[in-house]
Amino acid sequence: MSDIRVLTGPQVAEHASRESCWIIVHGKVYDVTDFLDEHPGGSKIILKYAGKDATEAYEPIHPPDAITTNLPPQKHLGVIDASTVAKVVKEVTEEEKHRQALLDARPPLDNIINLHDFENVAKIVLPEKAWAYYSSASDDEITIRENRMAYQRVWWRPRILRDVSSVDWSTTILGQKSTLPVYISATALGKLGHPDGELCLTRAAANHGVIQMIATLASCSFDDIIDAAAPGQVFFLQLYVNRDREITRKYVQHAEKRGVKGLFITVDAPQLGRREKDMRMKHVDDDAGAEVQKGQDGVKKDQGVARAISSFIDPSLSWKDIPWFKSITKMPIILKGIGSAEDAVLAYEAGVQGIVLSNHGGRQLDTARSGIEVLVEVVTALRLRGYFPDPKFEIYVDGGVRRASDVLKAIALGAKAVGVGRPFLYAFCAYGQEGVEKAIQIFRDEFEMNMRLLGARTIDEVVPDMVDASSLKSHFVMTPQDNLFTNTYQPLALAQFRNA
Ligand code: 173
Repeated sequence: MSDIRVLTGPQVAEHASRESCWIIVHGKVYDVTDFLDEHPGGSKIILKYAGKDATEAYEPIHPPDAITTNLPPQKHLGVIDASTVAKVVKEVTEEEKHRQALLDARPPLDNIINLHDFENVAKIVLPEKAWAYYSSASDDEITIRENRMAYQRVWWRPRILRDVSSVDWSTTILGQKSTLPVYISATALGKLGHPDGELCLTRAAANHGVIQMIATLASCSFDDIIDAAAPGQVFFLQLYVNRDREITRKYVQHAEKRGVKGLFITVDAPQLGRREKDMRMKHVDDDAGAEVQKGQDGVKKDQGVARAISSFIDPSLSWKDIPWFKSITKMPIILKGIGSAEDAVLAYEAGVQGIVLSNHGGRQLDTARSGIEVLVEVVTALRLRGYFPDPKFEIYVDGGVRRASDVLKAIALGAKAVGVGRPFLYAFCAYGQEGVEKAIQIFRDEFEMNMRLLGARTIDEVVPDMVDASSLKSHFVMTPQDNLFTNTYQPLALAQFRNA
């Protein structure tokens, strides 16, 4: 089009105040003056980039189209003539240099032998803010610990002498083939930890026949992820329901058109939990824009990155909305974040195709029980009503899964598959796509060994009689300590970070 306005760096730089604030994002110029007070992350962070290129700060925490959908077209001022923008020589902080050195010296991928190792490396190589956001859980972080501990209260009752020369752990999830009874669960803001963000998951999943659930708040846009897919690659979509249902309707229908095979509606986050590690990071830089801003931003600055960008989520979402979702899509609908038998029964009766027993990785209601514990009461309640087993209603569990044996315990107790979030996230933060591929390989090795030792040749042979879950409900550990993990897990020694 001939009428596109081309602006220069100095022209944009003239609008560097609260009264007139222009910014450059992805080569385009926007007038955000009227939007300053509406910005969910507060105005201060925008004012820091007033009159300048904000792309680098914008990118990891916004979907690429956030600015274009939130600003009316008349505020899209034109494109920037890149040659006229003074190149900002980015100051590399000492912290960043140190982090880069650690990243370069991280242990070779061959040294990684289990999923805990990824977490250990990620903790060291991630920027502080990313680690705080990803690792944090709500309040006292009791639920996130319990998610691990609960698996340790389920014991095996293995069977022997069953000719386990060949074992097969592949399955189907919502009728879609999966090489593992595990799907990659949604985690947000992948670019905080790796420049390619969630695409690392997409590429690895493509190579190994694993299903990826795309997060509403992924750093990569939905279309960038789908465009990177291999032919026939299967995706699910995690959905945060917008207060503006039109936005949600369009998003869901677009996803369906692009071939997404399941809609996982998050139902455990009408408000985001207080993740204190994340909150303490004060994502909005304290010194930035301090003079223009004094007193104007008090409420928002210490809420942490997730809370800052979650205000669009509709807390009024209710059971009454389910028929509407069914009316706008033919995708199977799954409710993600069920924590009681009562709600599992309601979900079944509402006619959805599945539920995820989840406490959101311990990030929402603290002291909510683990998915694996909830699974036992859910299966009992559904069975009592003749709702279980039902091939048209699948139950998934997530939270705390670090081993194939955890997955197999959930399957024995009635789950169809298990969601794994943070471990894959940490794998790509530390090692990119290859890290995710390694994590999948680790699962494969563990499935092979565990299924042989259990006497199960296929997933169908992993049955309730193989587990003793009688201790699951006994929350006898008074202090929230994961003893097995803390005392017997041997972390990668720091010395293995060469020259660090
Ligand atoms: O757990 C989360 O951090 C999460 O679900 C979320 C919600 C809103 C914005 C970013 C992340």
